[in-house]
Amino acid sequence: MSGTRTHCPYCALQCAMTLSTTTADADSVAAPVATVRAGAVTVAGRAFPTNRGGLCKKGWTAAELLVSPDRILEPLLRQVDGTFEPASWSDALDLVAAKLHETRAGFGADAVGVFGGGGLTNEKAYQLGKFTRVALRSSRIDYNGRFCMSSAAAAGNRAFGLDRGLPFRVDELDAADTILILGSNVAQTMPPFIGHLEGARAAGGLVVVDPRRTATARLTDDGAGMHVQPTPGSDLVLLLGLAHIVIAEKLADLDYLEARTTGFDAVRRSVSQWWPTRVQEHTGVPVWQLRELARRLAAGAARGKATGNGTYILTGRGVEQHADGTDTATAAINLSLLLGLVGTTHSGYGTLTGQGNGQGGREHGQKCDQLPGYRKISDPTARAHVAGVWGVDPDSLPGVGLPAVELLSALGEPGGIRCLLVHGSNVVVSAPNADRVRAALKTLDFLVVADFFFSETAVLADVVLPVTQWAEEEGTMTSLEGRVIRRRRAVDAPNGVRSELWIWQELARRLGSAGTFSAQASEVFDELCRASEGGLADYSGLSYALLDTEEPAFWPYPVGSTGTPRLFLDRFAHPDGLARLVAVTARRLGTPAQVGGTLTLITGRLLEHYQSGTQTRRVRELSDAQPDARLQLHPATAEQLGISDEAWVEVSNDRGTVRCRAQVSTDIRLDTVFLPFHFSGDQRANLLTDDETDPISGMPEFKKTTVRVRALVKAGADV
Ligand SMILES: Nc1nc2c(c(=O)[nH]1)N[C@H]1C(S)=C(S)[C@@H](COP(=O)(O)OP(=O)(O)OC[C@H]3O[C@@H](n4cnc5c(=O)[nH]c(N)nc54)[C@H](O)[C@@H]3O)O[C@H]1N2
Ligand SMILES: Nc1nc2c(c(=O)[nH]1)N[C@H]1C(S)=C(S)[C@@H](COP(=O)(O)OP(=O)(O)OC[C@H]3O[C@@H](n4cnc5c(=O)[nH]c(N)nc54)[C@H](O)[C@@H]3O)O[C@H]1N2
Ligand code: SF4
Ligand SMILES: [Mo]
Repeated sequence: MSGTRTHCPYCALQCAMTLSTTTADADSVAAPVATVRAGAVTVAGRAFPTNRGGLCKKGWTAAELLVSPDRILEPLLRQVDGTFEPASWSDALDLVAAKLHETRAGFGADAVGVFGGGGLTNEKAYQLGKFTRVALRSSRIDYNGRFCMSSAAAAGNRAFGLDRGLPFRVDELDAADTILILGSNVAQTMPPFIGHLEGARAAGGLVVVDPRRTATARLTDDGAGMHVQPTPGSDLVLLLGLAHIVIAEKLADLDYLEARTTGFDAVRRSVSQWWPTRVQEHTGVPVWQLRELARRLAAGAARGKATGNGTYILTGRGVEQHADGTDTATAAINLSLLLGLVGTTHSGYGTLTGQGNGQGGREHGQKCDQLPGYRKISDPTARAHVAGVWGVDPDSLPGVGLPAVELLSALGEPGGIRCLLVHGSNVVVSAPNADRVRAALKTLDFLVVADFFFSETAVLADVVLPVTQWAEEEGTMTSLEGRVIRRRRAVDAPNGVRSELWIWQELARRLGSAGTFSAQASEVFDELCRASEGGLADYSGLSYALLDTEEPAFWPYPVGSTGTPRLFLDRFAHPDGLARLVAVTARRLGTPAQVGGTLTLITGRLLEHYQSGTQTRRVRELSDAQPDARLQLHPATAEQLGISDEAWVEVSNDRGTVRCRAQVSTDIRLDTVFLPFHFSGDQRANLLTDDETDPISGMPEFKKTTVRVRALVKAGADV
């Protein structure tokens, strides 16, 4: 059939779609579509193992943004009076290069910082890391994945020696007996994914752990499973308690533990104090439910050994985006290892990667401590290998930089960052303690933002560089199951817009950089494959030609292999081949909220909007459905505070104040309120969140914040 086979620009499910540039009749598509700059690009779902032809609303409407009237179509330079004026690409890039040069000369290479994104293709993520280390010679690069996957990644590396979100194919979940989902609302964040939960639902084995009764939690109704509703941030205790029951009731798989793991004794000791009544006290989850859940997980795993369809444990941001997120993800892994789930053909553990290229984006060098192929920048062998591919001296590569929250805290500070390049993130909306970030951005000598639209971050820039969107570029993405897939160009970009690969090539040339910077995605991919060779995320056997045959391409994919859909079947990635159980302790036993009228705020997502909303707030159908932020709160809490449905409220703490309408609903606990983080101005949930981070992963505390809520009489509002 005609049309361009590609994948959705948004989340990590990377639903397959076909783009056609149609007139009236879909069958009359003239080849070759790649040369058409069309007003009407039609999106059709395409059969693929993850989405089976389905798309969510965001996917269906994604093409509208290609022709959005808000699109930035030429480089823009901030004038002395604060307004923006268009400029030619050569003038804009000359200015950027001059500022980069001047900053480095005056204040050292680390005075230039770079902030990337998990939405960038593998090629862009790789090239951005290389550009920073080779052309800018700065160590200070990190990216928004720090806000997303970092706790799960740190836990996976620690336990398995390797971090691939799902170490198995998504469709292996289809016939599972039992699936435990901790802190993810997949029914809204990856709607086609719920098709893979049908087997577990039919077996009565879907368990959803969420303080809210979400659309995903409702999938457990009518005998399909169980909704567990703990207090926010108490998942670590919950998981320690489940491990306690598994061990106490002799449900652990001792043969597996003996053959495939180390660390059991320490974990056994560490969970001994978490007997069920104590766990109930700290989590609000009743003892009967704890026991039933532990038994179900174990029974599913045992059945799986016979049938091939066992127990899967999956985590999402709800349990990971905490200042103890790494330990919580570790506790979920410990439980999985106790039950003998990981590295088998019948069961598994995984984390649901979020951003479109959240997986690939964390493998190829955007992280402050990383070189391509998931290598460590502190490892001399890795430096030598990658420097060889880049044609530079290993000693010229900088060392470890700063993780995202620290990087943002270093903006404008003495000895900190004076000049920042942002590619693929809207930190003014999405970073914790967002007003502090906004203020810090304003103290910079020079801010460059590459985007398609005037995001809340782009409006603060000195130079805005308009870049190509997904359907206008070639590249690869690595989806949540570790499958490398092709993003293909379906239409030409508008005249004034350029690809980031071209921008970095031009800037590197102007800076007189060592090494070469190709603007061709396939050439960059070939180089990435070589740079990743021998690393944990080895792509060296891959090429565009191979990916174009639509063969499943799961990494590691070294030269001569056919890829690795299921990881760890024979061994884990630690040198001894064993998985590590790591004893963790609950350090942050929460004081229950509602003390002195305070409530616990949790933040997260709505189906209709994507992340900071830069894109989806510009799609009519999506913004009509969810035009603004609503504070979800329980009717009893609302009544106590004198708040009615739709009324304006003020949510505040020491860091900031959000003003929005109330959505009164029994789907949330009495002590908890919820805000989506997709909105702008004084509806930014991140005005309230704390920038305290997890000591291991650098993940901020997005999911648990103390706030006060009161009814607001808003001037001119219909209260
Ligand atoms: N529609 C939509 N889809 C998306 C995205 C989007 O922005 N919009 N973004 C993509 C990205 S980058 C990501 S990372 C994923 C995220 O996907 P999810 O992890 O599913 O998303 P969230 O809504 O952030 O959080 C999930 C749930 O965690 C719950 N939660 C909050 N605090 C706690 C807690 O302490 N314990 C437990 N157990 N649960 C808690 C919330 O109530 C929420 O329902 O979605 C991806 N898909
Ligand atoms: N309170 C709270 N805050 C959160 C979260 C939460 O659950 N609660 N979740 C966190 C998570 S999981 C994530 S992933 C972050 C995401 O938050 P952000 O990092 O802000 O992510 P996006 O909104 O996707 O930002 C991407 C920006 O880059 C642009 N863009 C998209 N693709 C490209 C590209 O290829 N090149 C360039 N140059 N620009 C591009 C988009 O138009 C948009 O302006 O938010 C985090 N913040
Ligand atoms: S679920 Fe994710 S990948 Fe699929 S259509 Fe929706 S946003 Fe796109
Ligand atoms: Mo994310």
